Amino acid sequence: MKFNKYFTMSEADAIEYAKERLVFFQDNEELICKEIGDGNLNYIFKIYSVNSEKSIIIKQSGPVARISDEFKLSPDRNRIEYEILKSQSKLAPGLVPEVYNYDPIMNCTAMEDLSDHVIMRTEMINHKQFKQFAHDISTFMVNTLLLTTDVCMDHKAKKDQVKNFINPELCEISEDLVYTEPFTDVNNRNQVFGPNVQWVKDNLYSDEALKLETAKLKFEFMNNAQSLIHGDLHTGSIFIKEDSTKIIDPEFAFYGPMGYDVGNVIANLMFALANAHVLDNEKQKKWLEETIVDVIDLFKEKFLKLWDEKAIEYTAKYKGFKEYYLDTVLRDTAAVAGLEGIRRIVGIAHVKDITIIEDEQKRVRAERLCMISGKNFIMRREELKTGRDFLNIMKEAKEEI
Ligand code: SR1
Ligand code: MG
Repeated sequence: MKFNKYFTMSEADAIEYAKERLVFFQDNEELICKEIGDGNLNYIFKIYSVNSEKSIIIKQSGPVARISDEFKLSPDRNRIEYEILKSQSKLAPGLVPEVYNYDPIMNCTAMEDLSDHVIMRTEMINHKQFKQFAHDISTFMVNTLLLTTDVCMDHKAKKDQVKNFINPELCEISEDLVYTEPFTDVNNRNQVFGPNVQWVKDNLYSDEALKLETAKLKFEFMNNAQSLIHGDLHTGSIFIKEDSTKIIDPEFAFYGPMGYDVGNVIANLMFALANAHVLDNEKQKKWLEETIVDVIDLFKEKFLKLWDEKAIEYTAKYKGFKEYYLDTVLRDTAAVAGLEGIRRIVGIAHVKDITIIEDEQKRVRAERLCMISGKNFIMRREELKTGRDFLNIMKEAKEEI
């Protein structure tokens, strides 16, 4: 009876839930639970057995965000996450956790415990390198993004998916926090690092040309139902180990521009690069620079190949169309790399790659590297065609800080 009406679970409740509602542990097993979530929105319970090697994750959505009660959010995001993970495991096998159960009353999903992996952002802060990352993330993005477009899907089936994954509240968060608030000093929830307050006023809030571009981009985000995007593909949404990458947390998913995902990956590699740059770790810098170039170039290569194999739309096969289409994706990628690059410095949701930098001057420089690159990514988005072009934006910014 206890789980027939929604409530936000404690660790003890989660153990009871696992015993009562999941077919996973044996009845006589002794279970331990730890709430391990450090994200902005949900509660993550890790439950493991004292008697066996077995463990499981239960992710529960509450009616408000963890980061602030001000964000009232439909727990339907848990359904979206469950359904997307199911779909992504078919499109990109091995690159997402296995999901076992979804409970629409308790708004929770039971899924594979990935404790042998580590959150990628943590590993970036520890200056760790992962040879397979560019390969895995480019495969994940090309498969999940291109295969859910009108290029590769029956158009009516795609429109059904657009309906099924309408996600207005989570989209509103991105519309506000990514596209609007970082560029205005009116009605924002920004949290700017003290020594950069004046720089932000002079270079972001007062830059009318930049603001105009962000308005255009916001309307593209709201109106381009291109493919089923992850919607929050930062390094905190990636579990990694040497030979495996798992993409988690697709609760922001909806039909939007695919450059949103690719741009998020690039921006979050940039945060790691800014960290390695000001903390002077040459080896880490080199790996990150190569990875940024590879993510873009492998994405392009795999995208064109998969297009040839899977495009079913008649007009998509016209000569020159796939190159035109890919160019628009790279343009959107650059723009979002810029928006994410700025909002994680100026907005309410910061990233640890930057906030853990203790030395004030070093943090100021890392933040400016991201913000200057961010502005150039947005303003010069039509020019960027290769991985090297993307990296050069960051290298140029380095000269200015
Ligand atoms: C209120 S949520 C703040 C941020 O956390 C999520 O991970 C998204 O990136 C969102 O913008
Ligand atoms: Mg998340």
